[in-house]
Amino acid sequence: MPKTEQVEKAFALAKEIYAEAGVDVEAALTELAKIRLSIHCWQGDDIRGFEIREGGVVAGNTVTGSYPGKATNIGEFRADVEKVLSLLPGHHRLALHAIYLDAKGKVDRDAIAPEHFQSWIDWGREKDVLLDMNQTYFDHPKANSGLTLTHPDPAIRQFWIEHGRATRRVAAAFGAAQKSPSTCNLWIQDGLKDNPADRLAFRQRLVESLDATFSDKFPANQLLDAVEPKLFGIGTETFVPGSHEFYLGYAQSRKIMLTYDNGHFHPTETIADKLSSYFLFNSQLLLHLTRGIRWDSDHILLLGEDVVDMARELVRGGFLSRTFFGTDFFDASVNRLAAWTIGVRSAQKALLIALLEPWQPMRDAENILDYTTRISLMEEAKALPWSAVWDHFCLRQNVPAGGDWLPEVKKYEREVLSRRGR
Ligand code: RNT
Ligand code: ZN
Repeated sequence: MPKTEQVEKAFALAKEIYAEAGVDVEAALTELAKIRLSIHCWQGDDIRGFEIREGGVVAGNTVTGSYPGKATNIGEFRADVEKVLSLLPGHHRLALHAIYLDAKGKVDRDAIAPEHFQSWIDWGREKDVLLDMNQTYFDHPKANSGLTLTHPDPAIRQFWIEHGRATRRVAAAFGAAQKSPSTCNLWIQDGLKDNPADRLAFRQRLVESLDATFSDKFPANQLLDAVEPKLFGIGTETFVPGSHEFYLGYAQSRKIMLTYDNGHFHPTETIADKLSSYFLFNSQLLLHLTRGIRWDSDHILLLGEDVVDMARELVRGGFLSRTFFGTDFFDASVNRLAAWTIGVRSAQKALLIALLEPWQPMRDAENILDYTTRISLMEEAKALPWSAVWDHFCLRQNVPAGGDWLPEVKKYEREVLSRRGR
């Protein structure tokens, strides 16, 4: 039987099964098609970017692997992103970092401006990709101490404040050009390996630096700021000033977004549990979907209960329209386009599973304290034929179903990546 026919047959049956469970498959697919995921640019080149950089810089993120064929100029990079987009159902966003600028000469971080991102704006318009932004507070001589916005030296802090402001101007320019807000996510690597003597001072400096960074006001239809907390990092095992409590308080009091990166918490802590609390007191949220292995290792996102649980909470709570879904992982040990494709498609699958969940009977059981029925329904729901719906969705969106994207990536590797000679 031809593949398309197989997919359509399975879909027809799946639709029937879901209808019997009280689920409207078409409504779920309409919702899924609306979700633009913000694909993180940095999987494409191991967070290198296009900045002209001098030596002697301490790397701020750990990327392991040396898979050949990495993009080293903006043309190659965009070609790779376009290839990945052709393998993903739906329309998406691209999250850039400040170091992905397209400038003629050396431009320091405090001097970046919308003109250095004009070619990205043009590209986004041409490809129907909405752009998001991130400040880059790492991989720079002024960040070699591991401290930026919390550095005791006011001159260092000021440099990074200016970088934050400059990046926000770029993001606002994205928003104005694309007639849809750009998110601008702020994450700093700041922290200490060992016990601080004055925790409070670090956090006071961070508040001041952030307030200065966010002092320029932009309309909400251009720019949406977000701050990303972290429990710990390599070299910052003991203390991170920008902890969850810090940024939750900051975001809430300044009415900006928080970014939940599911790799940034204690391994037994679940983001799924936090979402309903967050949305009771805050209006919008940015997500960084990743997979941590023992630590914030940024492994390629795979379809797992943790991510599905997050999606379930967002669907059940009606929070989808208030959430920006971003991915955040980097693996240089496999084909980088495959890494991107697997991760983003997994996020979409998690959302689909959640959208297809027969939730009402679970809630009804809970309301009469029949937890036996609730747990049984939840477990059985996992086996519903969502994959038949996924394959159909892919074909409807003119992208490969199932694993058919892999031969395309392999072909691209043979014809394009292997000729890059790296
Ligand atoms: C780091 C944060 C942050 C980065 C990117 C590159 O722990 O997750 O989001 O991954 O800014
Ligand atoms: Zn992140």
